[in-house]
Amino acid sequence: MPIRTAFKTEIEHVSILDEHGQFDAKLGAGLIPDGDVVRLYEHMSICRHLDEVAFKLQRSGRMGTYPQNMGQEATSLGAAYALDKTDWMVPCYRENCGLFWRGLPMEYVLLHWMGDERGNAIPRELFCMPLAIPIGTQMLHAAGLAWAAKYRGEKQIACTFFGDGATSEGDFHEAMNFAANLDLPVVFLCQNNSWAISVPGKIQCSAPTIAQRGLAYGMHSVQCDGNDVFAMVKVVRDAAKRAREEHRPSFIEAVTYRLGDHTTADDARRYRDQAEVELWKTRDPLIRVRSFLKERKLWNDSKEAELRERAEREVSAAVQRAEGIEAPSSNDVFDHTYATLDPQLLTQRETLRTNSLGQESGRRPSHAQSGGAH
Ligand SMILES: Cc1ncc(C[n+]2csc(CCOP(=O)(O)OP(=O)(O)O)c2C)c(N)n1
Ligand SMILES: [Mg+2]
Repeated sequence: MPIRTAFKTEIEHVSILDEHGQFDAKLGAGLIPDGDVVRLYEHMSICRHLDEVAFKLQRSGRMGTYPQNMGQEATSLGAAYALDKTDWMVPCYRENCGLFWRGLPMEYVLLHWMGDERGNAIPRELFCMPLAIPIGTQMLHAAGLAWAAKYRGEKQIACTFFGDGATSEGDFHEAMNFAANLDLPVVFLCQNNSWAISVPGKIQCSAPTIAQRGLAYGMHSVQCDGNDVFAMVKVVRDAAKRAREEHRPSFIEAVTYRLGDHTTADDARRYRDQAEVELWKTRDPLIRVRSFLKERKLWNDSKEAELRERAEREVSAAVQRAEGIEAPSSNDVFDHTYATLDPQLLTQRETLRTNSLGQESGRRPSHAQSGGAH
């Protein structure tokens, strides 16, 4: 028998507004109304300012470790813009811009990195999951949320965000396999920023594209310029339509770059070449949208100056709200861990600040009541 080709495919790369200001008028026509491009640019700028302030808060001991989002703003923002307000956003930790667009007040992110769990108590009506720090876990949650929506016959879909490094985790592959085989409405959005802390992309994945990982599970996969908010809107809109109408998951590899260190606990100069960083600075998602707007007379220097002031005002108000929150209660550990407290836990809660933790006089611990040995 002659050898035949069992399967052949290609991975498309989508770019609409590139770093040289080239705009694909055909792909970009009607994609985002001008007024919204202005709002998206303003949003990215405010988010960038928050990143600068958060860095200083960490350095001055007012906040714990913080991962800067700088350079990756367009990726989650384009996605949030393309999704419906009731679609689940299931993030990792570099999606501030998209989460803020959805409506998450900035202080939630600050509180999270200040180690305050109230930063994770995201209002239900925002349909955002808390930031996921354990790498790769959130894709399974997204598959579960999408499964639940499908089971209930709702039109809601889930979009989950993760890095290139996360695609080497077992949980990622289980989520992909599950979503593909059960026809779940999930958008898997990989933010390939070339690095997983100090591990370079080329030893993370030996295939030429990460998008191929999606193809292996039989789902539609595409690569796009993750620093191009137009391309992001297009690919996420397509994937969301596929999820909503066909219940099929999609994989998107958004090629981007983190301009900062991995986190404030890292010094990227120890492992990456400054020339690489300088090259990516020219591909900054903010610069190209600002030039796009200026060329169309939708932006000018005085608007830029006003925006700078607005960013300072809004970020400093968010910092004040985060730092001004009342001290957390020591009861939180009980109240937010259990739906109902059994008598033993109730006693522990009541006696937490006493010398006889769990053994308040007048009330015997429940295991003693049930005859348990001391
Ligand atoms: C399960 C797990 N293993 C290891 C870590 C430590 N860790 C934190 S971030 C990171 C790299 C993640 O890289 P990537 O997925 O590419 O995301 P990026 O930070 O580049 O956005 C690692 C290994 C972790 N948080 N969770
Ligand atoms: Mg990465």
